[in-house]
Amino acid sequence: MTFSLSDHPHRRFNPLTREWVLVSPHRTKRPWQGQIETPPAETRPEYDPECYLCPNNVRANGERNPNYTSTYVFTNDFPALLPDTPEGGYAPHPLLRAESERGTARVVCFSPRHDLTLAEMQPAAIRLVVDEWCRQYEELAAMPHIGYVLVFENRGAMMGASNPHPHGQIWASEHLPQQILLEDASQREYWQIHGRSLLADYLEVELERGERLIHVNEHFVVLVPFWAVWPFETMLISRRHVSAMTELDDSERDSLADALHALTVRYDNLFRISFPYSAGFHVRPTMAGDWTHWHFHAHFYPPLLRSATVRKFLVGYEMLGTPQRDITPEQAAERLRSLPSVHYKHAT
Ligand code: H2U
Ligand code: ZN
Repeated sequence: MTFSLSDHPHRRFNPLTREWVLVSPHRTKRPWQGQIETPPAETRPEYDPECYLCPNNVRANGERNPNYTSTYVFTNDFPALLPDTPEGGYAPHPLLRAESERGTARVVCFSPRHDLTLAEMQPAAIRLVVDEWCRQYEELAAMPHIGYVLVFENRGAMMGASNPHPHGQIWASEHLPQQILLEDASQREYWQIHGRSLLADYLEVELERGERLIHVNEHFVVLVPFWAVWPFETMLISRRHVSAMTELDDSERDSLADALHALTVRYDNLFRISFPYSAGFHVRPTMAGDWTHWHFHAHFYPPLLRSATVRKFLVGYEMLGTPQRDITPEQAAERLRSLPSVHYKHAT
């Protein structure tokens, strides 16, 4: 018997974080007796008088939103980071170590329409969100003591999003966040050894092999990474080696909007629901330094496994040992790729 990725248990290496994932393809044949529920029917009004993100409504802190017509950004009323935190450290013992962390947090409304999601917005409208993210990145990078700007979205109640109104968040911090530290070290080392970006080389391999691709346009590639942990985890990678979203030119930004549209539509079509996920953009830090090795990309981490309600939990062996998956990244890519590119709500 010869070893095969589609039949035999194996582990795969994530070169970005240098972590392993256990893949158990033989288990997709086992019977399932887990929890199954029917999701509540989803109908939302275009405007919800109770929503704290809708135009003209009053937020939790008493402020009133303007009558905005495309995107709208405000400082989070309950920010995890504050700009005026006193600088300082705490280290009474080498094993007890803390540092103050300065920063800020913002909320980005993608649309005045309460009933939309990225998946249901047209690429032209998503393009306006891309431009807003770029403006925010530049503005926050120019603030004192900001070392990193992380643009992300928690979509759906399953991911803990507090409100269905289409929105994302931006947290800007003094230090590099944990995942960025990991990806920075690996991309830097690869750049030093090969003189090329790790993800540029990875893209070349994936474009050649094709088996994990979901959507390819002029400037972006959407794929299931070889080392994906979540069943339908994906990455969106720019074909040109740029280090931040702000370096994308006009047509690349259009391509990014198209790629976001293509991916989120397929996600919704997978189980015919508004698909939950956490997603975010990984870009070069804003603190002084040499960051040329950074290659702009996005990660999408959706929790769902086999239906609208059956989700994957990272528990047991995965918490205490190594993350594990059953359906292979190739199978996941095949399923996502073969879904219609038109949203099920818009299909006639
Ligand atoms: P999530 O849906 O990902 O939880 O993001 C919503 C954010 O909006 C959340 O961080 C903030 C919460 O603190 N928020 C306000 O800033 N003002 C409000 O009136 C309610 C919620
Ligand atoms: Zn709303």
